[in-house]
Amino acid sequence: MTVSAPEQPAPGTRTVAALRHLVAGTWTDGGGEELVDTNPARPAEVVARGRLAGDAELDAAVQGAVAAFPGWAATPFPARGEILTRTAAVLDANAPAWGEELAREEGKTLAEGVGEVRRAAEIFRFFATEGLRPVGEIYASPRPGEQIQLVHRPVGPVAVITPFNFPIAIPAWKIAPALAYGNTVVWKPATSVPLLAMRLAEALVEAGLPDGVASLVIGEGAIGGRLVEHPGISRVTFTGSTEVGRRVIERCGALARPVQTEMGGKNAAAVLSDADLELAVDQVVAGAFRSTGQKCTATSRVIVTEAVADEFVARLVARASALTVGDPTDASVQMGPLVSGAARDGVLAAVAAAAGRTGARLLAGGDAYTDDRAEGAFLPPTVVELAGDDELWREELFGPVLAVRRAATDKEALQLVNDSVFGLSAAVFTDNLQAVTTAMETVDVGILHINSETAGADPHVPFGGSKESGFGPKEQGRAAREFFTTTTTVYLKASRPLER
Ligand code: UN1
Repeated sequence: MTVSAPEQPAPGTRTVAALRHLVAGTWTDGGGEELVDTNPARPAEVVARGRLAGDAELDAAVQGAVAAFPGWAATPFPARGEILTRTAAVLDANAPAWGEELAREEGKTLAEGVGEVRRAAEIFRFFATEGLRPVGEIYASPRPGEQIQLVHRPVGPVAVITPFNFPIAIPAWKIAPALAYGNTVVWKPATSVPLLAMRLAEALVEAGLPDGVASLVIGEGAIGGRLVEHPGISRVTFTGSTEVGRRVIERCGALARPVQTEMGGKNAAAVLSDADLELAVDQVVAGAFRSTGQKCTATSRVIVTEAVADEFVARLVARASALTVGDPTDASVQMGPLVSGAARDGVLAAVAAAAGRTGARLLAGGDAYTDDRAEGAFLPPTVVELAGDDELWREELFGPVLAVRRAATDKEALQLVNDSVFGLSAAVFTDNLQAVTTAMETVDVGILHINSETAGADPHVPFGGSKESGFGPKEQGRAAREFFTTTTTVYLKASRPLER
């Protein structure tokens, strides 16, 4: 059923938003099950409500993307860029209100929520200017009178599948480049963050995006699976768990459909013997506990060289334990809840199991709250020291949990950074040039930070991991062009020389 556009809240008000899908330019109620979007800090509080998308919405969205593609692909770069610039302006104007909604539906702090909406705006602004940069390459020809041009062309309707943890920034860094390069989009976000998805879709509509160029269908995994395999889709970009990412890769492989996945991480910070310990503690705490540890780039392992280990670990535990945990919309709170009670329970069980194993020492957190936070999906910042290899060392938990190990030497500390099947990001705390150059040459990650936390991503530089953290081309910056365009190599020659 077609309905009116979503209503805007005034900042600070706590209304229950009505969820809508954007299907081929029309705001639509879904034909699926009821979807109740709750606040993980207070699960009884409903943030938004509506119905999931059904097959009919999905099919109509893909048809809309197929129909809109030729017109959008033929729209000049600057005209497409103008719409992206306007989208950024709408995002900036709504950052206070939408950032608060983000904190309420996902659980990250208000400052992080508002910051994330602004970051989405920044991403749109970057890709808005893509038409001002070179759009192809020219090669020398071995034959006289000929040149060889590499022309980048849009790929068609792209399926965008996004996770809960950055409800607006991750969609922005997939949708903005997809649109900038002339593709159309059908987007399925995580069902735990439908409100922010709807807000980004609203921003695109308000900016004047033509009907069908981007559609939003909020649905569970089955809708995601159908979207990935839909005959109208030409490529799939996914960020989420390793398990689901592999299924997406498998399905795309069977169809020979290009796919890009951004998956798990178990990112290490190595604190070497000469490290500025105050800086290292600051950055490790930020990397581990911002967004309640729910970032694929979060710091979840710390390796500290024995010479400074006692002092570093003591300071780390003191700082982690002093973080204020509570309602993320309270400006004094430093860490909010996890995304759901189920997520909290899974992390708690993994920590309890690890703490019970030989050689492990629980240094901070580890227990659920029994005070007025017991109802919410809260967990305290948790630090566990391990004597050696352990599940807690290997498996991504996606929560506020740091595993610490000691290394005899700086060299061993750097080697332990690579002791993971994942390779998204790493941090090394040192001013020792030999250690830095060794890290740059040997640490197998997509993103390496020297003296800063493992998380963070600027819109103009490549983002993505190595090993099992990612599959396919990198995202963001000019790297995005590899996935969101296809190239044609053109051999260009006049039929005969100019005669007069
Ligand atoms: C960041 O580190 O600020 O899912 C962004 C994730 C990543 C994004 C990280 N794709 O956490």
